[in-house]
Amino acid sequence: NPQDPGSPSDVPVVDITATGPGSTPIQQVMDLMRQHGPALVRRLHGRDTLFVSDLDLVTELADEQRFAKSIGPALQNVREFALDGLFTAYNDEPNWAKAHDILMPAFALGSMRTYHPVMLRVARRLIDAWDRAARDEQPVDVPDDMTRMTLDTIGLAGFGYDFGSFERDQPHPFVEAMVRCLEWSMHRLSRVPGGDYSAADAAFRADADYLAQVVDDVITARVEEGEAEGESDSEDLLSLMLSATHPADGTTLDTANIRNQVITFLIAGHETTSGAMSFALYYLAKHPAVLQLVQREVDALWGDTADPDPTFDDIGHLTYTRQVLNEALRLWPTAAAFSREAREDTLLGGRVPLRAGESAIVMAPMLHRLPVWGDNPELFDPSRFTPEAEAARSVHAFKPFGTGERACIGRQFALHEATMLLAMLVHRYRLHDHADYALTVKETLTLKPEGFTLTLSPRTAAD
Ligand code: MNH
Repeated sequence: NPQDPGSPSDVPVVDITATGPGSTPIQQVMDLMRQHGPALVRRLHGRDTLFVSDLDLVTELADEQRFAKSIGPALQNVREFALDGLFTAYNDEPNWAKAHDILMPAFALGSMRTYHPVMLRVARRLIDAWDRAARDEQPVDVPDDMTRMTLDTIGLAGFGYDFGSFERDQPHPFVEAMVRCLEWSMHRLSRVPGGDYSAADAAFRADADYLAQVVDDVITARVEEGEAEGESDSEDLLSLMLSATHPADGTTLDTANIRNQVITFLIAGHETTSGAMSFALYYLAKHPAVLQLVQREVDALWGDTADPDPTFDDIGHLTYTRQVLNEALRLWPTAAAFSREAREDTLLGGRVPLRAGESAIVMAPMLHRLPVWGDNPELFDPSRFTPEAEAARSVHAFKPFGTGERACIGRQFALHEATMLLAMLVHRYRLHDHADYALTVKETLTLKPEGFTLTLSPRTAAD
């Protein structure tokens, strides 16, 4: 066992029991790695977790013959409310392959054509809100508004359900319940043995039941609508799940599983994307030269049209804007860690023994700061993602979307949505870092720049 002192492994063991993981466990492991190197065992109340970020180790962990996704303690907690949805299903659970096969086509790049009009509609809600803020000279709360936008987008594009987030001062209650569920999942990892957590668990249960109830309403509304109209004309994830049959056995997904998938998509489909857009805007606000290059790119497409009408194909041409997003995801991959388990007893990287079923957690933020990224990895520099630079670098050096067959199914969805919105925003506004914002990263399993606000003014032809 690599975690036993005196094992053949030379991986340092760091006991954090005295402090616990705190409220920013990802950043704590980042700091530990800065002190102890890119592979370490974190010990908490005698429970050991192996974290790695070395390129050779991550490259091996990506080998599907030797390793597979692991549902580690964090995802086991998320599983308490997402059950056998795609994200938290066990590899050998039949509903994983079934849902994966049914839903994959809906997430291919070409399918984004279908979602494009809805994404644009929601982007315009955000722009309306930001126009009002600009006129009133009020700051906007960037992560809050990005979350409004991504929740409404996945709700409408996936399930024909309108969360109406921009008509609310506070986040939709679904979001608040969901964030508390994610926080419960994270804090449950720092529990002290023998502690009494019954109040937290009861509150979690109530939130999880509420999530399920909202989702059941969404599904019921759709089923009734379909019955009323004979045939539903919507073409979204929900109609696909209600109707598509699995090629292998001709069955559809069962109702309980559809509920779990909807919860999963509402969670996975919006927290991470909103964080990614927030970090991208943070870096743009801090790097005027980069912002100018993005503006040059969007101006080449849309000129000084006051209200451009971005087409699906436009988004594919926004290559520099996409590089900016990638670079933001390099520094702050908003789903920062993923877990891999050994299929058989093995020696990882020739130095870390793992028994079958034992796992290693890949820490993407540190992988993304290795020397392969040059000697100034903390510097925000989108030119790291030119096609030439990408071709010269191992594909395993950049893992914001996980790896292998359990990698993010929503990647194209997220990138299309985020690229379009960023482009529209920099085309329309000058961004003012009015508060001289100092980055603090909030962790709720996912990462966000906490308390990041901007003020805005309209761009004129001259700037
Ligand atoms: Mn997403 C899996 C990151 C956007 C739906 N996602 C993953 C994983 C990472 C990830 C990392 C793999 C986790 C693991 O190995 O345990 N996801 C992201 C990031 C963004 C993102 C950084 C945005 C930026 N994800 C989205 C969107 C959706 C989505 C948008 C849906 C519309 N993600 C998923 C689902 C899975 C997943 C579903 C699980 C896939 C599977 O295991 O089959």
